[in-house]
Amino acid sequence: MALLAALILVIPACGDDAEGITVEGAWARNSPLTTGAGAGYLKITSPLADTLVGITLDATVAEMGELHDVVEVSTGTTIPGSMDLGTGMMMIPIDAIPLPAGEQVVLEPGHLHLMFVGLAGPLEIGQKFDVTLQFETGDDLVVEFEVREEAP
Ligand SMILES: [Cu+2]
Repeated sequence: MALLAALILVIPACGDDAEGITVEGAWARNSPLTTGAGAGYLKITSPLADTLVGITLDATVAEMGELHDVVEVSTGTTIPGSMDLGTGMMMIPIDAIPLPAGEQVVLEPGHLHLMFVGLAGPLEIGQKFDVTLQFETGDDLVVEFEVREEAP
């Protein structure tokens, strides 16, 4: 009976592995509308409230990484550092993406995303590369992105 109790106590301890920030479904695609830039998408869950404040990646993939959002704009609007998508939508660099505690934040086409600026070469379907996510509080997290035509 004592052994059984010990086993039961061990089980919840295994779940503690997931204390840090977790990601899933990381993928990238070449942005067809923007020369020399690619976009990355993923889902991020942080157990504690945190903030994604930036990304870095190897220079063999791109010069730099940015956090982007997509906003609706009226014709003729210019925003520094933005990329016009046509159709009244524009991608703008943002400083941070808030991660509410325990809530999955989804980066997806047409919304929040990662932008790989100054691509060293075209992103080929099947290509994989690492991106380091930087958080306000949590440890840096290296995530492997795969270039795909659509979300996994
Ligand atoms: Cu973008």
